[in-house]
Amino acid sequence: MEDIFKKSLEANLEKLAAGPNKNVEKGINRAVSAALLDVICRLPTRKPATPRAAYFSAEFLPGSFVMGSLANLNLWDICKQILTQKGYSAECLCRPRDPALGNGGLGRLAACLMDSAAATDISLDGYGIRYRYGIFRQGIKDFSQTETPDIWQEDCPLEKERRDQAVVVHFSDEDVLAVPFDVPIVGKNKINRLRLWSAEAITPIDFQAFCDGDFCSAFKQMNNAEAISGFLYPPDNTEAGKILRLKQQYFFSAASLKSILRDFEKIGKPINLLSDYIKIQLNDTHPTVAIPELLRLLCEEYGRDFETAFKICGEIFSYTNHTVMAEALECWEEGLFCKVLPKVYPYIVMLNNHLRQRLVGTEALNQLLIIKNSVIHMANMAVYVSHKINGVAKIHSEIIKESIFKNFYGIYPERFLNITNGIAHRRWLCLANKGLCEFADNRIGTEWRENLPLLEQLEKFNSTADLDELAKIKSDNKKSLVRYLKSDFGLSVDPDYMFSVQIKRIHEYKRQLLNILSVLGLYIDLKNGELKDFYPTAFIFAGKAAPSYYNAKQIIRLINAVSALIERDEAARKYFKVLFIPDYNVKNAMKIIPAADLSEQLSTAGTEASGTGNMKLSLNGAPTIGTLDGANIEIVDYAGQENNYIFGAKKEQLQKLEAYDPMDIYYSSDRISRVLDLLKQGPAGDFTHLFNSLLFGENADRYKVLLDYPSYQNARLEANEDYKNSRVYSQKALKNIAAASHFSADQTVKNYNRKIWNV
Ligand code: 26Q
Repeated sequence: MEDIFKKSLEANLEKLAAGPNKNVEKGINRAVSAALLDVICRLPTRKPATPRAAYFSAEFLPGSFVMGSLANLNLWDICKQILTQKGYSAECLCRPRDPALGNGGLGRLAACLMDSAAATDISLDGYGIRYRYGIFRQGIKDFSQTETPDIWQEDCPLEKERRDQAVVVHFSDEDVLAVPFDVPIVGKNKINRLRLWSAEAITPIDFQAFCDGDFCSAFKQMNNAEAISGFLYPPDNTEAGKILRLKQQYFFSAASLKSILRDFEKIGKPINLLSDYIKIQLNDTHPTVAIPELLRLLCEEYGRDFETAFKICGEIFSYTNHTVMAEALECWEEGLFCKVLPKVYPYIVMLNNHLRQRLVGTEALNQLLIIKNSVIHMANMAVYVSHKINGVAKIHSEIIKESIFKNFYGIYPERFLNITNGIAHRRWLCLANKGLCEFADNRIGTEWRENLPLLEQLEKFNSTADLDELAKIKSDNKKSLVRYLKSDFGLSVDPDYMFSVQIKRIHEYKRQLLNILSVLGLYIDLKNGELKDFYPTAFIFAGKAAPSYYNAKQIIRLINAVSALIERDEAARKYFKVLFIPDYNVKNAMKIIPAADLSEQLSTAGTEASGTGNMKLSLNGAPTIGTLDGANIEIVDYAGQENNYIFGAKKEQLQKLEAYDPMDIYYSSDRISRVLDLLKQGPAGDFTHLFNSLLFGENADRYKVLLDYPSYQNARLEANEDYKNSRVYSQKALKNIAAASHFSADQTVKNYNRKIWNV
């Protein structure tokens, strides 16, 4: 494989050098893609009769497809080597914009699982939407977030339009053409497929209107249809009922089912056997409308009775929940749903009646209903029909059983299970952190690249020479991040500072506010001469706020304002640096994560379903400062409490906490009131809104920032103290690297297959 790739790439690069030298970056991407395709066409092709699993997801956040394929096939090093030899930079491969068709964790998990399925030989296809605009590009102006459209579609050589396999999707007001764009997701013995649908009008224009010169009406239909795959919804929308989003969900769910059924028909088996050939994983409730749609198809197109169709659907569907926040569970107003999807709606009513009949007499029947007070509860439908329902970390899987799905759990306990998230280590370690990979290769060989659990053996390589080498690798990665920040963003930071890193969506529950308030606290201590021997630290932030999420945007503004405050103050500058890196995305993450000294995972206990950034940072040797929440708990179980910095109230303590009044804390703690008072017309500017949200109203300090502040500050000082001793700290880093061997997405996707799909 390596030989074929090598020869092909060299030949392609020669052609590139000989041709007109217009756009070298594009040329290199084309050359590498072509070489990859040469390898891919020799891999075993897809067999129609093979049972498969399908991952239905409204979001995929894959990063560069070229890099992903290189990582999966283990061709990255050789590719880099050839490019360098020929005088090109491998950096070019990160240049075309990432297809950023996701908001955060859920979309990135989908991409990691796809990569790992191909690598571990599991037949898994992805189905989603080819949004014209992915998540917005973030900029910072006057301390605040700006949003501009993400235009990414121009150049993606691995992607293939399959107009011949287009299908029609019917809505009450229009028929829309769904055109699939396929990307091969490859492993050494496998080609899986990511199929993303793009919407088009079937009759592109009203020709008569066009002839009459009424161009607006002539193109209206075209615009309407194309809007369906126009843009990605940000998760800022808690009130139900955005028609376009419902249309998006149905659009890709219905198109994907049609495509699957078409493939199934080719093998000529009776429809009753459908579930032997296909299992569908619903990535959260976003594609749940696929359930009534498949019921409808089985009844209306294949002539099955409802009971049979219901049974088939139960064998096919399973559902992953990614959030415990009740307000994030998707609901649709019955009238609206019926208006947009009148043919699908009756099947939801039938499901609801079916549930009512089957569970009649159940005490909490009302909680279980799919339709309540004219509102359709998609999660209840997903749970009622699916044969398996999973959470994404141990604590999260327990929480859903005792909270949102408590009553279902009482009736169907055997359906519920945990599958802890994992990460594609070939991307997050092999591509992102060459130094650390070589450190591992030189000690335990290279087999861990295919089998991450082997990385655990690294733990015993903790001589002083080993630890010093580890520290050197981290320091080199930091220098390389510093260069990147300078060249691409004009930001400067001293690589000798400790890098404390919080990178994720900006959300109140993730508590970036706790982090930045604590920086203000340290600043006050310094000014008062109360901060002793603090090791200079760069507090690095990155992440996007949903455009309509006011408090999250104020938090970004506060971070940047504190950054400027420190910058103006010569004494403070010697100890602190606050850095907000704009436009967090897969590419930036791959530069930031290997350079992190400390991983900030601050969510209020019980709120973060799992987290996956926490795993990436741990695998790259950053101990966690965090709460006992999500997968932090499992990280610390493997790596040891003593190698991480755990603080804050536990979930059980928070549950017992009655009548929390942040005002009591404000009045009883000078440290805290001093910090909070800075938010009101302080030197950083006016942040009264954040101040008020912490102290006043029914939901005052909903996420218990003030409650956890003191223990966070202590944990922070402890980490800072430990960091002064490089070997002590590197030893902790090493434990974390070895322990993160448990979080491979290879393992995760194998668990899905073993416990749910069996394909
Ligand atoms: C809902 C309704 C309307 C519009 C948008 C949405 C919406 C969109 C995206 C709701 C939720 C999301 C994304 C959720 C998400 O990313 N969850 C994260 O999933 C990760 C993978 O399991 C976990 O690690 C994180 O803990 C979890 O927050």
